[in-house]
Amino acid sequence: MNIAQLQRDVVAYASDIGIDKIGFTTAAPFLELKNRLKRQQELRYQSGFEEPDLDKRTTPALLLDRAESIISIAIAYPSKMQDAPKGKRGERRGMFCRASWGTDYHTVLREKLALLETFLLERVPDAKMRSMVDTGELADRAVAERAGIGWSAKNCSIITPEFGSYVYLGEMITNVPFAPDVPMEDQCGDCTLCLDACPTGALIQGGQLNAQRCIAFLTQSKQPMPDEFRKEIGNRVYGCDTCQTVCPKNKRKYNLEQPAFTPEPELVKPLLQPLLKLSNRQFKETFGHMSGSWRGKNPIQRNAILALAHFKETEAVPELAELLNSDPRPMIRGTAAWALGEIGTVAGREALRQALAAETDTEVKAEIVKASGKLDGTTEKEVD
Ligand code: B12
Ligand code: SF4
Ligand code: SF4
Repeated sequence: MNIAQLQRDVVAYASDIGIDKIGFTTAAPFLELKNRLKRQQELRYQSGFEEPDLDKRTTPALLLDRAESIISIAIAYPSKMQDAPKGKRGERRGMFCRASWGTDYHTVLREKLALLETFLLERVPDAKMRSMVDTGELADRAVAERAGIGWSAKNCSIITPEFGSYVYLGEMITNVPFAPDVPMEDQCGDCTLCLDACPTGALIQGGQLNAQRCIAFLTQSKQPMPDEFRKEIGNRVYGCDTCQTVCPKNKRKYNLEQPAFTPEPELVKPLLQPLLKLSNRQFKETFGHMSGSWRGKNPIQRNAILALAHFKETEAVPELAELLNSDPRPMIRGTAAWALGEIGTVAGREALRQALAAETDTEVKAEIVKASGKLDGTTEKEVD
């Protein structure tokens, strides 16, 4: 078998099937990463979504017998939406991050990797392969960095010169000994725009994130939103793009080529009030094909309430009062109480007063008391 020719054929085939960038690295352990991950664990900076076994995360040979090399792939996703609807009073809208636009990227990248596996198997019948995207053990960024896909930037993303940081990553470990590519030089230089722009100070220093402070994580958490972050969420209902949109390396990187990721404007910028009423089934039917739906409707609905408070949307007060009085989920009642306190109408104050008498959950009660305290002594004139 001529490996160099096979490698060229793999590269050409990858391009034919819509893989935007491909790189190769060895299956050697990721030693520096292991120390890094250990440190992040000790500092409690991880999100909890990461694979906890650090040996598996950093030793490809533990994931595939006789692993020799790793193929890293990147597929670009759009940063710009055509015909984005504009929100207005009475019709406020939330925002799904770009990584949730179009079809779930896990599906798209897994399909491409499966095609690559078939291609390889046809040429090397005893090839062994194991592919993964996001949910696998390996750190996709560390693989991509070592395979020369892009550099590991201060906003933590892998940035490619061609598509900016708007690329999804995936990889295939194999026993075929492909020749490794050369990692790319860091191109952030003295720039610190992402660190300065992060709304919650989650970027501790270039390349180091405290995920517990990151809005991308907070919007996915199933817990009540900690007080200190509630006003920073803005209208983000899933994920956060701020440290990417401010990045000069992303300028004019629109990446409109992949049809699977073309956003449906009404879904990625959804009206907030209708979101609050969705049943589980309706949520799944409407948003189930998007990657942003993986945590279910509860976090999204909580975030929609925070967004209505962000807009001080008085039109939403009756609906928030209804949630406060009758929603079975304490997180939703507690968030609605907070939002009513922020929006601050007389009707909201009355709803809080009534809810306090009926509420049995201690934490929700505390939210109601706090929100009522904010509105004490307000009159129609002051609050409307
Ligand atoms: C957990 C997770 C999260 C968590 C934590 C993110 C984080 N930065 O750690 C949360 C929920 C916050 C998150 C958010 C996002 N995520 Co995420 N996430 C993951 C996941 C599952 C694991 C990441 C992980 O292991 N983090 C631990 C840290 C320590 O490692 P890392 O950043 O992955 O790797 C780098 C560092 O370790 C660094 N490093 C290593 N050693 C050292 C030493 C020093 C001194 C320094 C400075 C750095 C350094 O180099 C590595 C390579 O760049 C990966 C998929 C996967 N299996 O890898 C996707 C992944 C990283 N996410 C992705 C995306 C798109 C996002 C968001 C942009 C989504 C959004 N718009 O909301 C944000 C970006 C937030 C950010 N600034 O990082 C993509 C990244 C694509 C890219 N171009 O980089 C991935 C690869 C998914 C995919 N397959 O495409 N994510
Ligand atoms: S995704 Fe948002 S919150 Fe997280 S580091 Fe980037 S700017 Fe900060
Ligand atoms: S904003 Fe500046 S520092 Fe941050 S990732 Fe982009 S180039 Fe690097």
